[in-house]
Amino acid sequence: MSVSLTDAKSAELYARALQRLPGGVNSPVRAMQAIGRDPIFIDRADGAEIVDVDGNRYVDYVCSWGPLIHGHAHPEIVAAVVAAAHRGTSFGAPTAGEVDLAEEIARRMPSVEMVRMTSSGTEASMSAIRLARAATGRTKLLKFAGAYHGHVDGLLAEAGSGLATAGIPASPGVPESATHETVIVGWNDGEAVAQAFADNEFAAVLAEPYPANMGLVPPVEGFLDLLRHQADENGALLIFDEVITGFRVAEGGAQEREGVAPDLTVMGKVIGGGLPAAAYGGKRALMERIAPAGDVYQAGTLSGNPLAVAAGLTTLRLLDEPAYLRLGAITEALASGLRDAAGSHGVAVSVNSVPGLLTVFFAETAPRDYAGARACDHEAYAAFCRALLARGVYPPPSQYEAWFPSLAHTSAHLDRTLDAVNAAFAELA
Ligand code: HOZ
Repeated sequence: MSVSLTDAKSAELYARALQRLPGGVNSPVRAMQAIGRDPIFIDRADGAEIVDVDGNRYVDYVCSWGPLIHGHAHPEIVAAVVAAAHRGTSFGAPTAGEVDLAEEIARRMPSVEMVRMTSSGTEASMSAIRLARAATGRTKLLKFAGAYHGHVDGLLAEAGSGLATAGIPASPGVPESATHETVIVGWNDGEAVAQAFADNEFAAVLAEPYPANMGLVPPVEGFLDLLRHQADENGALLIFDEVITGFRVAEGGAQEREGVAPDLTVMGKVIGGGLPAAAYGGKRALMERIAPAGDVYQAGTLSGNPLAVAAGLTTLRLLDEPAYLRLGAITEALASGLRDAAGSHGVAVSVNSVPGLLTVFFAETAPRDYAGARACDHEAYAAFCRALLARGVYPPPSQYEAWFPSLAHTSAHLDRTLDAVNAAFAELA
């Protein structure tokens, strides 16, 4: 694959952007500081490929950080959005599509009997926490180091994703009163969880069942069961943040694969099909506390937006069993190709993967917690990313993020990717 050598238009846009947008971007994870280069401005995309404003074409493994499980500009999803737009972009009143989408979500995820839609994962996390606090009459939360649940005040300490990438351990502007109620323990540390429950009365324990914001660090055997057990024993709720994993790793998300049902689930990404949509949901008795059924207030002008609902519903309806098998096979081919390439060039790399997600860690052994992710060779990951970009492959520009293979990634894309990967490892070695 050829990538032109020019980035003149991206550079020009970045210079302008820096004057009007903090850091030149609208979300920190889009910056490429962590890999030692300037961001690339995108012009258009189709399937598994994105094209930048200078005409360079890349095989994309960011895929908008997760929503694009069918790749970019899937014709049926585009058609659904266009058809919805022709009927009106927003009403501030209920629509049939919202009911259809809620039913589709509930069918796939049995722990979710009722759903409230929001516009972003951050809102959904924030609202799920409010509901958990109202339902239990408690305020404290247990979360894990390196997990990221959106930019909710009380959950920003020791958070993954962009905070980990930028090295921001706790954001200024968050009052101590907000973080005071949050207890943080290490992921996969069962003893620390038990001790935290012994020391505190929690409203909820909040976890990404497959954390993917410190890179992908799956739970060790039995860890999610332990969370379920501790929550039940201690009168707390278990909240799974399946914004990344929901409807991606399996029809019913990580909770289906792991056989552990949470009380509340936070969803996003795939359910919006590339438009802004997220949700939280759970058992009827809990969800009926939400206004106007109940007294826990939460609202949004664009919640359940008809364009986002059309994109999400079409995305979900295209996700049948063969699609999940294919996504699993694509991910596995990429993961094993990456492992083989690293092995043949003698580069110390370990690859964690689940269907639809993987992370290439520059470490001999795969991390099992945030400390492990921090200890990886981030300079080597940065050099690897730069080498891939120069060869037409666009990886997530941070060691703390997951790669998002999609159903649009063909074997030709994988071949192109692994050619670039081999050349990049050869350069690194
Ligand atoms: N949740 C996304 C991946 N960690 C990042 C989205 C964003 O912060 O822009």
